[in-house]
Amino acid sequence: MAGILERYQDFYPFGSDYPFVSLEEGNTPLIPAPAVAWHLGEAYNLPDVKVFLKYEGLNPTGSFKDRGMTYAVSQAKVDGAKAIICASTGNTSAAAAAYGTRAGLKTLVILPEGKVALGKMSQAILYGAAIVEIAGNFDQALDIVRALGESGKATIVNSINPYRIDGQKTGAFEICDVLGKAPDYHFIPVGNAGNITAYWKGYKEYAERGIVSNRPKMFGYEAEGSAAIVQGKKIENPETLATAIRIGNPASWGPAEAARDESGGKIDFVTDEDTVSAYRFLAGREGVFCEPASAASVAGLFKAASQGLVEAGSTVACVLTGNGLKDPDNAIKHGNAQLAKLPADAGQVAEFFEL
Ligand code: AN7
Repeated sequence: MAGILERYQDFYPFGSDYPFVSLEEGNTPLIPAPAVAWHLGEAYNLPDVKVFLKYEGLNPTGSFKDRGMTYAVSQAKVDGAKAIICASTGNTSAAAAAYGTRAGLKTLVILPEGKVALGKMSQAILYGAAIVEIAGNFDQALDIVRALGESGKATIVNSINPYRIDGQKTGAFEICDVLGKAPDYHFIPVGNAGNITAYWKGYKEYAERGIVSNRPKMFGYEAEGSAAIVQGKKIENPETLATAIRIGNPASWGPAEAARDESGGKIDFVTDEDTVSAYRFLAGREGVFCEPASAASVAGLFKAASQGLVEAGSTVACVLTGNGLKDPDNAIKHGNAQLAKLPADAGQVAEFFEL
């Protein structure tokens, strides 16, 4: 199975000798979510909603970023770059480091110190990136990247690089390929707002070519403490437990609003409490392990349902943007398990398990 760029070549201008830098990203499962659907029926009187989880955690570096990075890094190679550079809340840096390494490019990464989940940090380190942790947040890191990128000595691979968005649109193609149509509603976390922009581009292109005849309403969810688009102003000190979307000045702000408005959707916020509750629900009820920021899509679905914005009998896609293994600290902290440490004694173990 080739990567996304080769599979969807018809949607790109590649020549026959294009140097694809791929780790065979994409082709991730669209998992039915019967427990989420059941909850919509029980809690919000919304029967027969068909809910699907686009499980992007099964990409090569464990997040959706690989779809954009395969294109951004391939193109950096075409353009003769020696190095790539990005700011990141973690997942972009992991993807950049992996694809950069594969392309033989030096990868330079700027991270907000103390705010990157352990798994993501471990990836950038093992792939061998050059890493600077700044005493600042993602938005400040991105400002530095923009300044350094101007020198032309390193290619920026944040989503301000248009190839990133153009690769990530393939997530929409895959959802449509499985469903045989676009969903009625598309729920997605919003941080820097690149992915909602990318999915909308993908849905529009499939509809324009007549591959599907409908387009979804786009529902994007920021974290309450980082909800710049919702509040209509930059957030100087964004905060949220969902560190992946701890972003106060989204780079694709305008295009995200266009996706919302053209589709008749909504950009709203979810509280950290709602996000953690959806995170635990997905793992504990569906058996699907995503990272906290990813659960904002499902928390958003529940919020929209409570507001009467979702129709009974409709089809819903929720993007789970990153793998739960990225953030073991939050999994352990908020986990569903009953845990005990006991002597090596069958009786006591049996008692604990109530056997
Ligand atoms: C799991 O890695 O911005 O709205 O630097 O890692 O396209 O930014 C990550 C973002 C959602 C938000 N879910 O997507 C980064 C970074 C996860 C993420 C988002 C991110 P965008």
